[in-house]
Amino acid sequence: MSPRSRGILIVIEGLDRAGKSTQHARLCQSLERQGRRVKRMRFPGSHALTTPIGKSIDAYLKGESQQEDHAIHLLFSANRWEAAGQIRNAIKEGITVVIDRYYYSGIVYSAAKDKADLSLKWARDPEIGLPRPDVCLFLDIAPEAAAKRGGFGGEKYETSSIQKRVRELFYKLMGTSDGMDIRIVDAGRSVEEVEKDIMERVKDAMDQPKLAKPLTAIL
Ligand code: 2DT
Ligand code: MG
Repeated sequence: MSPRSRGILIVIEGLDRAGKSTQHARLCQSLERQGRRVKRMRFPGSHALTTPIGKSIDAYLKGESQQEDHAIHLLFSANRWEAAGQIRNAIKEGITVVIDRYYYSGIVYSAAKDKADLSLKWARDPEIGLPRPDVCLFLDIAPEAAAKRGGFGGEKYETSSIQKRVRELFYKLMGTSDGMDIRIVDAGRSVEEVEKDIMERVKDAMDQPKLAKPLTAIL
């Protein structure tokens, strides 16, 4: 890798219990073993707890506070905007940024709330202008299979009905222009099989001509 080349923006997405955190850790380690500098991030961020917005999101997810559906949506988005500069700077310096959840979760989890009357389009608008991923790996798993993996925790969206709706909306989103950046990975297999698949897709992404150009923005 030439010292001048930029980093790659990689996102891992999926339902709860799809194995995102495990695969995130493994992918970061593999990239580091290849000699790349890697920045690990997640949304809602671990950095998030250090900001007032992040603290509000955390309290909301734990059920400790109530928020109007549109308002919490905008806070999740604001939490990404808080970190947008960090992402762009790292990429410019040649650091590969790997993020566990990004604006795709932002859109579909909010739109999955049936009482909120909140469309995918409305949910997407505040994301326009954020750094656009070079590739997003969508770890796909049936909600029933996900539920078998030790059951869901007590977090806000961890119920079978919401997970089912979230998956439907991920598929709907993949049918739009956002889908161009998304690669579906069957996450119902062993950790090693999924990891191998992810590495192959990341390698393909590294060959894209757009990596010779600066990072773009979500349009
Ligand atoms: P974890 O399961 O990764 O801890 O996420 N969420 C996430 C949203 O509703 N909007 C967002 O913008 C993001 C990034 C998905 C916690 C939950 O937060 C949801 C699950
Ligand atoms: Mg979760």
